[in-house]
Amino acid sequence: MQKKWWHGKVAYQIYPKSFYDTNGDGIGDLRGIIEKLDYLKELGVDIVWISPCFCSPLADQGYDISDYYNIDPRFGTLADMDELIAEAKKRDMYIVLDLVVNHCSDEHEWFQKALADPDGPYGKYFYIEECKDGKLPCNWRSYFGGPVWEKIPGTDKYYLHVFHKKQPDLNWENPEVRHEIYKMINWWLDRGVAGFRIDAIINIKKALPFKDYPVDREDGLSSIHYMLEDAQGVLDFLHEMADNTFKPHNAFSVGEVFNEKQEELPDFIGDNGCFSTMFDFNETIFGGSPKGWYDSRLITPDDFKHCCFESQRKVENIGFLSNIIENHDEPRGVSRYIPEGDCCETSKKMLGTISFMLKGLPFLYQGQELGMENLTFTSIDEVDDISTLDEYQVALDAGLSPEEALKTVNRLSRDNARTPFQWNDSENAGFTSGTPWLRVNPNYTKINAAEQTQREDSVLNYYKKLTALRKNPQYADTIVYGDLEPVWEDCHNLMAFYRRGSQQTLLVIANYQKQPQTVTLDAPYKKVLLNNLGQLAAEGTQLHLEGYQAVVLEL
Ligand code: TEU
Ligand code: CA
Repeated sequence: MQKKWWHGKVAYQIYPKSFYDTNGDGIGDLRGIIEKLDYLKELGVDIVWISPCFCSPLADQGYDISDYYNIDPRFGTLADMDELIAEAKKRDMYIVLDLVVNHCSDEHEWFQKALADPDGPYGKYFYIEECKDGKLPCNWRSYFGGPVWEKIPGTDKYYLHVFHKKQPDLNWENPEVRHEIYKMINWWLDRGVAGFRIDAIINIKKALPFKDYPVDREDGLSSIHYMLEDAQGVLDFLHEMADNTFKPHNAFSVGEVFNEKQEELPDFIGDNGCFSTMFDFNETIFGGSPKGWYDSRLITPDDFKHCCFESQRKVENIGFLSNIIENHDEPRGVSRYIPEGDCCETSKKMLGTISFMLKGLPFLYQGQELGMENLTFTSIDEVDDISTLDEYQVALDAGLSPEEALKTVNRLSRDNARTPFQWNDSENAGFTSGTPWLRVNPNYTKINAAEQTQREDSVLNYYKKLTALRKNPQYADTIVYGDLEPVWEDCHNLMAFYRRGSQQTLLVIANYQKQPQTVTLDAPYKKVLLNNLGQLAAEGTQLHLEGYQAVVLEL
């Protein structure tokens, strides 16, 4: 495997709207990120992925861009971004932006020109179709509910949007669109950005001509995933994009990829792949139910274990994964993967140990380092997220009561991860001096960065030990490049794996339950490198692990 500049680094995702507000408008901003760079440096962060902060009406919280070449005034200015890039560089840190090019905002000038003249050149930047025999061109369901077609006022034409109607899909079949996108990417790379996280990119290739797929719900529509199974050739676009942008700049790129086919993985993340790495959204965890969130089941410790190992096996000897337990689209990892009632600092550190010791690039999502948890919304009126609001309606349509529907969407709502960062125990958790755009989790008085910074055994200080271990010259090569080999896989609620390097072998063991477990090693271990609890009880090769105890051993 070719060595790359980002191997061995630690990455961190910032959701700018909820990170740190410096001007009291209740919205996080770029100056807030600049002010917190030293906090991130001390945590051991190298690469910082910032969710979109470009001009946007914020219909999908910035994933609907109306000007790719400018910063939305609510987040700051281009000068702020230039300063952020420069300040990061001074600290040997790298800024990665979010590349949202499956669609733009309906307020982007390209789409405004298309609306004015659907048959003109800008109409071809999008998918604009007419009904046939009074039927929409196809029966696909948007990710946010309802048909993917929206009528253009004053015409009998419709435009395609696989996400929200304020996010018209860009027509990647049009080479002019592709070259506009590559020009924009190079503009940012020339400005000093180190790379991109690539948003929803699997959607850019549609199965054409438009046709219906099997109806899978009462709404008479069909999940977009059937079409994606059918679409061929997305990699042609992705290789063209990488060859014209990322590769000439030696830029970092991490794809938000799902529905990929196993045989395509070398083309995605192999030595000559289009991306440096990718997140893997394992079907068991992220697939949910075709009926909707209300019908999706709880994840068990063994689910988590099998999904991690399945993802690792998928990319073995091909390339690197980027490993997460949460992001801005998912509930908080500790609230999702730790059994109800067992969410405590020990179990939070256990989860972090597993994620950080897997093979691949570890991504922290803002607040994960504190063990931030889901926020229980008491009313649907508190919810901002368009995806959650849609799933709430799906649950009601399926016959759930408003209370049951709210309970089920609470568990999976994207807003769980979008509540303001909890800096300290002052009002609004020190996030803003104004009114926060989304409610602060009331547990901020107990879970906040200030308190954990000065407490040696905090989750925050444990993550600092994790990042330090990954960069320790004695172990870095094994942790970054060592083969991952699951062990005791059939042991219930126990997750363990070797990391076999050329010079040494490490063993990661997590007792993923409240009850103690004992494991038997082939030989006594040499050294305990990490331990999320006080002592490790051992008699020769017998290790006695307390509830949620996780250890990293040198064998
Ligand atoms: O997500 C793509 C995606 O598949 C998820 O949006 C998923 O369908 C959704 O979260 C279900 O709740 C990316 C971004 O991460 C997400 O925030 C955007 O909403 C979406 O693309 C559109 O840009
Ligand atoms: Ca602000």
